[in-house]
Amino acid sequence: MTLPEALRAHPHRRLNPLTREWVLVSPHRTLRPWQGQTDSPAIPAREPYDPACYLCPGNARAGGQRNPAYTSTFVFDNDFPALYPDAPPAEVSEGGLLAARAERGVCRVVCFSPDHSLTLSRMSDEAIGRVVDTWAAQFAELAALPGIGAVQIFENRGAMMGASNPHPHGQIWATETVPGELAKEVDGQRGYFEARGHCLLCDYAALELERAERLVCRNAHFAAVVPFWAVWPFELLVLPLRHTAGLDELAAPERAALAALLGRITRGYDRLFEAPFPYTMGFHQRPAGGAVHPYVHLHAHFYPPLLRSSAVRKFMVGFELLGNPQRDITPEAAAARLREALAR
Ligand code: H2U
Ligand code: ZN
Repeated sequence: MTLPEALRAHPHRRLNPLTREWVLVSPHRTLRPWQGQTDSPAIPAREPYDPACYLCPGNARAGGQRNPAYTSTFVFDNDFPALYPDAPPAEVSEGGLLAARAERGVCRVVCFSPDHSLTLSRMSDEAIGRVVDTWAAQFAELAALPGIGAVQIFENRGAMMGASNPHPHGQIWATETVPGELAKEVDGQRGYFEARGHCLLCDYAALELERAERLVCRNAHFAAVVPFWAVWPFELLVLPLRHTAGLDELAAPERAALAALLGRITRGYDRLFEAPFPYTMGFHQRPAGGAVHPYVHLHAHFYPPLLRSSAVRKFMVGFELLGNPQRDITPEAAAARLREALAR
């Protein structure tokens, strides 16, 4: 089945089977003239060491501690954590109207490289591989802690996405409960598995590899697609081709393949508007604890806000806040533009 012309050209809704939420697609709106403005600041050069950066090796952090002279990745407990392990237990529940419960957790910061001037897109595949290895080890360690329900690994890139510092880094929040987005996706995957006896994302990866229309890049072990239900203009879903539920389940060649694909994706993103491409990216993995999740398929989401230049971003406002998300450029058209940018 290819997409009927009536859908290609006219308003329609698409279902996200992971979250069971809908997105409104309005492809006719992109027929208005494309300005293609590239009023973008060139990718700024930075020095490899910034004496004022709280993430550079050897420097003091805002919390008073000093970073070691690290040479690869470096992980530390966030000095301003959103969660901590010893929050006092407490709970209220009043008539279904006032409900609150203490939440414990661990927040960490992961420096991807000692080099202040780099970004994932400018790191070698080997160096990105060390970041993947660090993420996998952190996931295994934090998921094994008593009282941890889920581990969320993510990167906010660019000031537009709230990154507080250009030094290449990401964050990890390990929470007592399974947070909302992961909980929705686990439910969606469980429902599909119970109804059909297959893993949703195994089936989806096979479908997208066959159709090729939304496929942006792939290698022996991973593929990146603009999902059929993408909300953000150049959103990507990164999928392992073998059923795995966590980064710690990946074999060494699979981790290397993930690193290589992350490098290609982030370089392609930077080429799209010839400027640093902001995004939030992160991994959804199996919840922590002993439960078996045969239907949870490891994946990464890239949620980038830019729409048509480095200066024009998509806003989640109006109908999107009050109704549901909406997009103009179709996922198929976005995938074609990303394939072109990756090949440039
Ligand atoms: P973001 O750029 O995504 O905000 O991540 C930076 C994190 O680093 C942020 O969570 C922490 C902030 O709390 N941080 C420290 O832990 N120590 C510092 O000295 C400054 C920033
Ligand atoms: Zn730095």
